Amino acid sequence: MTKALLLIDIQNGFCPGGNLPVAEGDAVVPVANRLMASGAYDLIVASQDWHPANHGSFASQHPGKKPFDMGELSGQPQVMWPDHCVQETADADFHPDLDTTRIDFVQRKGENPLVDSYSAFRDNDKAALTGLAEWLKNKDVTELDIMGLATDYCVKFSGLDAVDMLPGVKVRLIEDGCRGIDPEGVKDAMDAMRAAGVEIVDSSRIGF
Ligand code: VGL
Ligand code: ZN
Repeated sequence: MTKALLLIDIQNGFCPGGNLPVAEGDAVVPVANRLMASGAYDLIVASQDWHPANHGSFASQHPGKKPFDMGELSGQPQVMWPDHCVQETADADFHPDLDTTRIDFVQRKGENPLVDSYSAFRDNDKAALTGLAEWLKNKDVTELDIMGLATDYCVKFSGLDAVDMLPGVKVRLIEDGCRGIDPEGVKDAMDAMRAAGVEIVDSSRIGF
């Protein structure tokens, strides 16, 4: 049995004060730190949203669009985001209180300006893989727990892809270790993950 914890996008950009802040996004940091220190996991992996300054998901790249308008990217409907998590900026750094010394592997994503990548496993058009699934398979991971930001975007699509791309791996979502952008979206995300076979758990059950 090899257990891995996947921390999704616990970056300044998604925390209060960031460019795409999620309400209470920073509240997931102590949950992540406790779980990493608990001894419950063999491996800790973190994803990092890592966009070039001209990323096509940014409203700034689409004349006439404002942040949170709908637009199109890679032939799919796309939320037009505020510029966020630009490579080599503080907005893209992990939250300063996150104990990054315990992270074994960082998977960056969203580097191709022509397509967004909510999932830590592959781009939204499902064409290019990030390599995370291969990395976890090479480590013979059998159980994957997921938490982080934002529940209704990157956590959701990472959870769904984990089930799809890691057959035989038990995938769980740590609900209190997640925060979302839109309450309706969070509800839909939880339903979609549950329907796909993701077990929803609370961190209080882990590592004691
Ligand atoms: C995310 C929107 C855009 C996320 C990333 O981490 O959930 N959301 N980029
Ligand atoms: Zn992004």
